[in-house]
Amino acid sequence: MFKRILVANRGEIALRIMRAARELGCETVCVYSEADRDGPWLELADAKVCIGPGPSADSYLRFDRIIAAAETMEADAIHPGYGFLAENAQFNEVCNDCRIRFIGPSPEAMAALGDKIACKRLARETGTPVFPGSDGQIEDPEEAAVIAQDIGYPVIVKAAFGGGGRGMRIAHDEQELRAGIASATQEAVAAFGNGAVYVEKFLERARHVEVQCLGDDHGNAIHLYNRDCTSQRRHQKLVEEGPAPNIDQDVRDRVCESAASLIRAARYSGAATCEFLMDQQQQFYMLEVNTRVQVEHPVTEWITGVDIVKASIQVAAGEPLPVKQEDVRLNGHAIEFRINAEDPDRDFMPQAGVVDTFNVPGGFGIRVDTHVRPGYRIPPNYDSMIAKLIVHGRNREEALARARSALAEFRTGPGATTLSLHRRLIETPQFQNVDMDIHWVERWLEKQ
Ligand code: MV4
Repeated sequence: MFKRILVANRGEIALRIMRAARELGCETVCVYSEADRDGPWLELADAKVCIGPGPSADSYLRFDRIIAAAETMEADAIHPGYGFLAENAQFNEVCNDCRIRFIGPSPEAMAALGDKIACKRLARETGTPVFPGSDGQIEDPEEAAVIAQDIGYPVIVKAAFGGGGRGMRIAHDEQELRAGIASATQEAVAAFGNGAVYVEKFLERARHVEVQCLGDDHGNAIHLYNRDCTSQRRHQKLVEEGPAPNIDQDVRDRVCESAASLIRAARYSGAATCEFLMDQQQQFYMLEVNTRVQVEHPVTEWITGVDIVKASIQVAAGEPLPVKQEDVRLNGHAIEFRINAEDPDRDFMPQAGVVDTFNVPGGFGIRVDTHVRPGYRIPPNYDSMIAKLIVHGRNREEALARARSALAEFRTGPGATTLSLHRRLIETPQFQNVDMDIHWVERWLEKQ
């Protein structure tokens, strides 16, 4: 096991990683920015190192300063958490070169799955369903027009190295396709330094279903069942739940097993999530693979009993997976609500500043992952998520009743948060009856 893990992140995930590290007997070092001087999570660290001013580009994204901190503090591993450097294959390689273990997949596996074209090709080879479309990168618009004619409009143009919805264009005819290829390519060059784009069939009314997977360096790869993350706004997830409700057991088994096969074929070590879109007939298609621990990992932890963050550390240290596929059992239902310091009644305006009220709910089946307490000042520099409320029940109905009670008990102020949105969202027939698609929250918010 590692002696000392450097946590290259902040907030609730920094706390989550340190708790898992301590349980494994590892010491922890936190790097932090000047804006996070008073971060309550730093109190749990055995040591802390300031790596620069507030803006991420000057601190949390600086390879050189993070590596220097790891070397000075003699950390033998770095956990990147999510966001920041978690999916950066270059940073991963720099860690390798400096003989510091990056807690995550090898740079090769990360790069192979991070390239959406390469990932889709591997999925096709392993029998994981993907959308029909171009076999690889679009070399000229004529070629794309022929493919689109063949699969039928609408189609979607996507950047191979895109993310967060950027470098994506929907086309309903050949004219839109040509314009979409040009603008998606431009946007991808500017944002990701690589203009490779591909084309596939566009699915209109879809649910977002994803499969949590774990792999190790001994050739083992398992799935930890699935989650539904359909309730989102502008590519920011709001609510996640697991197992994904209203999916036939045979479909669920197929989607989960195909995700595990893909991870196995990539010789993947660590936590990964395979994202799928699912249509109303429960046909599913792989979108992409996230090569990190995700925000919504607690949903899966609760329904499977597997500590995903601890497992990510164990496999990085060369240990085999802590569980075998046949020992993973589904238990009940869990729902996670992202509590963001944003005002849902004012176009989700960020609410930085001092928190005076922060009363978290508790009790049976309630988990709150947060770094916030009364008196904490939310800096304006980072992601607005200040807490996650996760509820568990024996079934979805019980989890929903528990969510209703816990959301009512949760008090924050003076800034607005997404708590009020969640209280309303769980009362909609769409959420209660799982009559959801990836745009339903946006349509619902417009009518409010
Ligand atoms: C799609 C799609 C429909 N059809 N691909 C959005 C970001 C990236 N992860 C992939 N995305 C989509 N790909 C096909 N062939 C619709 C989306 C999409 C979406 C997917 C998941 C969650 C939210 C979304 C919001 C808008 C569009």
